[in-house]
Amino acid sequence: MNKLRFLILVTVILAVILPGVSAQDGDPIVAEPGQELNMVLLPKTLGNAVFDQAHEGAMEAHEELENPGELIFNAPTPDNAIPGQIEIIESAITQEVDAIMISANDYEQLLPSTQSAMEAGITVVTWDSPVAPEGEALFIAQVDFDETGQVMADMALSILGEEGGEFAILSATPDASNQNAWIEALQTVLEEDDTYEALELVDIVYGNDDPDDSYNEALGLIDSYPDLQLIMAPTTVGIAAAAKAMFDEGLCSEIAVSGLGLPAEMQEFTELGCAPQFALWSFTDLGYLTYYVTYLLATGAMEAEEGVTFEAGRMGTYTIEADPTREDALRVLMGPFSVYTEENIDEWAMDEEEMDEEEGEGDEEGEMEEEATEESDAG
Ligand code: RAM
Repeated sequence: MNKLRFLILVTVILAVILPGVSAQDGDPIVAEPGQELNMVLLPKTLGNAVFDQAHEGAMEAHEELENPGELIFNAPTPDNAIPGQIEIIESAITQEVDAIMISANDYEQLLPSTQSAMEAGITVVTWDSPVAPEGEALFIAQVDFDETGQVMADMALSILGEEGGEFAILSATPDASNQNAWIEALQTVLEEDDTYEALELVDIVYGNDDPDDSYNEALGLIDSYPDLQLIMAPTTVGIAAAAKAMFDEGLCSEIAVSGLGLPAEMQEFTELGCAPQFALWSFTDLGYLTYYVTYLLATGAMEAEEGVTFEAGRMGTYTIEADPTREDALRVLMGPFSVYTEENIDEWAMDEEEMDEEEGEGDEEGEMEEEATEESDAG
């Protein structure tokens, strides 16, 4: 065999035995479709629209990667958040699934279960809300967690103006690692930057990402703080409930609501003047990106190591990096933030409606499209 033939043969053999690993060092790693993995998508709770969107994104990637295995979507109810997630992880271990993608209800308490999963050879990736680094391969960060504090401080300042005033935080659960990190980042901005010195944070309360609890906590705040001017809710459930509470009480002109909200759930309140400004990222993309990363790790095509670059389908190229907001942790940073106001809320909510419609079929889809067009003509 001459040298050239030999080289070609070696290249062909390598291409066959190393599926998914790119040929040249430094090239982004590309997933090899069609590999069979059973994967669990485990958000914080059931019944939250943003997690259904993440599920949509994960299903899109699941189909695109032609995984003949199962994508299992399961989560606890809000009243059983931490024990419920532990139970689901334990049962995933018994079922010998290949991967668990979790948005965690606690930073520490889930560790024994996620660590047993890892010991059993299961790939554990966190997204939306991480666990401590020793219990995850890496974290898919929707946005930079410190930036979230800055974005909330800026929205508060823009709503209250330079004269500032009293505001309170209505969060999710007291254990939620994402919300706790964002609140801490917001407090750091308030403490360290004089620009925000007129903003007075008077309280932090928790509505447990339950609409009724959140609604009642918002009402409690207005009773406790007669001079309150703003409720900042870093949760899509909390912000919608607080806006509804202020609307029902006829208080929208006195107490504004802001934070992290889903445009489709907030459009009405923004147009009514109850929630003049709020922010979010795409949960559909977050689910899609999480699935891609987990598939690459669980198939062995990629290691969870700093500096590794990979392709995530329609979302393009990403690099695994050290998480600057958590010691000894790795993250893949998604972004960006979108800030919504009365000026752009229409556009954004329409985009979401269109996405929902695309999932509908036949006549029904046509009818919904007509309705959406009528609404936009009227508005
Ligand atoms: C709620 C959840 C989720 C968080 C968003 C902003 O839906 O608490 O974890 O990312 O709000």
